[in-house]
Amino acid sequence: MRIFMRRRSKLWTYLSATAFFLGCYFLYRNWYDFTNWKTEDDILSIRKRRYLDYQRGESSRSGPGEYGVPVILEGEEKKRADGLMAKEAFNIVASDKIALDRAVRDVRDPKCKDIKYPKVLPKASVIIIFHNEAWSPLLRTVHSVVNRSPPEYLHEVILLDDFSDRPELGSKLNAYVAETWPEGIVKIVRTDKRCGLIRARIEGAKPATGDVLIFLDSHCEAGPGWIEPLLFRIKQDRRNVLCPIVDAISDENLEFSSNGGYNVGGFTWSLHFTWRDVPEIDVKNRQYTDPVRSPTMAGGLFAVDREYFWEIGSYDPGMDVWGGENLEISFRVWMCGGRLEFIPCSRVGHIFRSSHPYTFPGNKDTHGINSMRLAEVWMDEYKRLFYVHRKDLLGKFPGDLTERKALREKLQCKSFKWYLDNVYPEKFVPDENVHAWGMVRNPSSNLCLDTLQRDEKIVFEMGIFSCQNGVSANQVFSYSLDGELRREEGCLTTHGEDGSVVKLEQCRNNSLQKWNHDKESGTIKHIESGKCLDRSNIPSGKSIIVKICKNGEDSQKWAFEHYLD
Ligand code: UD2
Ligand code: MN
Repeated sequence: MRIFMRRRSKLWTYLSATAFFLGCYFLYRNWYDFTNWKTEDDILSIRKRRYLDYQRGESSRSGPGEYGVPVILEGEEKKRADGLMAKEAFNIVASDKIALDRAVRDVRDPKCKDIKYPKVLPKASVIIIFHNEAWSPLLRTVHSVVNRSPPEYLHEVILLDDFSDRPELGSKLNAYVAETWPEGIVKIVRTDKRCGLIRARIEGAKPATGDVLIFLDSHCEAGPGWIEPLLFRIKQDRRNVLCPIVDAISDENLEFSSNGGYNVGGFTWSLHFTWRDVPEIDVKNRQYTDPVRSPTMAGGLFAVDREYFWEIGSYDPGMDVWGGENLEISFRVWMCGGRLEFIPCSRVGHIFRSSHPYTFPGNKDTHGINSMRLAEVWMDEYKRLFYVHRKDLLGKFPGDLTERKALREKLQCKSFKWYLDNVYPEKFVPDENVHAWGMVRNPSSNLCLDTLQRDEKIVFEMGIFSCQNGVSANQVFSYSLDGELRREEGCLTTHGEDGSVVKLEQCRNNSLQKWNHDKESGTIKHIESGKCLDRSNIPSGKSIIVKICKNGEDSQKWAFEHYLD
């Protein structure tokens, strides 16, 4: 018995000694963590201190580009910048001279500063996706977000690297982030193949755990007070999807402008995004600071409730590289019960670049195919108007659409006609509610009105060209119920001097743009001046004119391709 007891106490000594040594080893290995251990509250207070320090220092900064002023380069530097313009698509030399955490002017309307938001707001995961973004604009985006978002509302920043191969975006970026934000608020996630921006956003959203997702391009600067109004509007209704006003940061000199005007989004039937004036009806009875509804978003900058984002089908993962997803999510949000708004008190700068500083693998027309996918899933019979511009895509295979169509079914989304009637009633539909549309042919010469492929965003002289029998979008015109002879946005305009050329100008519903077409005689008469559209001896490829009307003259006869009445 005693022997047994002695053995047992020996065992005890042996076990406690082992435990002691294990304990010491454990302490030794984790000493750093023990001594630096912090509660969430500790971390928040460190972040708050840093946030307040930044705010305090913001009014006394000096250096190039501070407060958003332009950086003007000269001599060698300018030469170097010009040389790099083709590769980077913006002035990287100027950008590199500016502090990564520069101050910007507060360009908000003064009334925005008086708005008091509730103390408790949903927390945001800000997702910044990038593929081979230059170092300084990328980090300036992150600094602006961290420095201008009160820490209690910023849950995390997720940097989603879409398989970049610029060397500095690897371990150097990891080290910079770890050193600058040691508490781990900024996280880096990398894809293992090039995803394109649409799938990259999905990948960035997957690990996010904040209440709200805010997506940003990787060359943005968040302005003062940018985040509260977005979060507040989502708190009011989780189905609100919200865009800040986007101010241009100059690609030439990095000036942070305040030109993020009071606009909303539209689209063209070729499925490009356009900016448009806020319609009259939405201007009335509202304060400047109120949210303003918008038919579409530009794409890069928006806030959405995290769960709602997944509920309404995040993005179409069948879309490649760039383009189309902005209209897809816009139509989908509205048609499936949500609401899209611009928030005038939230301002974010963005460098608008005139080309893409990255490759399109396989040189694919991703905007075309992506747009085809969205037209096929969301636009019902109105997809015909997309194909007027993209005849080349007719019959092409856009990839499998089964899941996206099933999504629309599952969510019981409304029709595209409902969207046009209720969300975007100002949108001109070229072949509906018009007297006539299609080619406008002068039968004796077989010449047709033709834009001659000129840029329709600027005023130009309207031409004529041999008729293309319905295959050219440049020859599609409408004779509207308001008496305009028009394209999607532009109207045939003249002061009516005898022999003067007719121009295509932005439709303004004024008397210079009103015409009367008589189907029987074929004349197209400018009502105010009484002159007639006349092709005279004008050859194909030149501009069309108006002349004194001569009854029955062949050069003044015109026939539309389709008449609706
Ligand atoms: C606009 C949008 C953009 C997107 C696009 C349509 C704004 C301000 N920008 O074009 O967000 O909606 O229209 O598709 O509304 N990127 C990747 N992987 C790629 C390609 C790009 O991660 O394969 C990143 C890129 O680094 C950038 C973002 O996607 O951060 C948007 O690309 P962009 O800046 O070239 O697009 P942008 O502003 O011309
Ligand atoms: Mn961009």
